[in-house]
Amino acid sequence: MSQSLTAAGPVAELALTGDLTRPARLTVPDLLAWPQHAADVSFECATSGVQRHRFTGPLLHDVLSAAGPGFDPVRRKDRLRFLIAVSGVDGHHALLSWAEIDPDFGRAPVLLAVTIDTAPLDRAGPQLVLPQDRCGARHISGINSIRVDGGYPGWT
Ligand SMILES: Nc1nc2c(c(=O)[nH]1)N[C@H]1C(S)=C(S)[C@@H](COP(=O)(O)O)O[C@H]1N2
Ligand SMILES: [Mo]
Repeated sequence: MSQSLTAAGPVAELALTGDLTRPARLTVPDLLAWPQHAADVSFECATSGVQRHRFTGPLLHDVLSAAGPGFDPVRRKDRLRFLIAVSGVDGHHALLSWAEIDPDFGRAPVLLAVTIDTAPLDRAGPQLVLPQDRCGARHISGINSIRVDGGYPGWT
């Protein structure tokens, strides 16, 4: 797990990599620099049933846009080949498409949560929050890597 040491103990770091002009390593406190949104979500887990939580944090789209994804911003079609690969420290991972979270396309209000039920996620790392998901499986906790990829295999 990526960590930096502070007086308060280990702080999780999230690496933003891939087709970005400004790749970055961000802590949960760094994610407070973007406008914060709240989401009250309810999701079902196949093994533990229904869970309800209140999350706060920036929009994933805002954070990734600031990292400079390598598409032409004035050509909307250019964004359609971009994938977002989100990984947790335990290896749980999921793919989103850029279009899914883009305000011009799917407009999913996906958050990179910095708090869960008012508790800060500074040590655990941010959590993906997809208010539109009925199932909990994509609510990846302890995110340590997000890779943006504009070269979908097999496309030219
Ligand atoms: N890092 C990580 N995040 C994860 C998972 C996981 O295995 N690893 N499981 C997912 C699943 S299946 C569900 S339902 C939700 C809630 O799981 P919990 O009950 O273990 O909190 O977290 C999701 N996020
Ligand atoms: Mo689950």
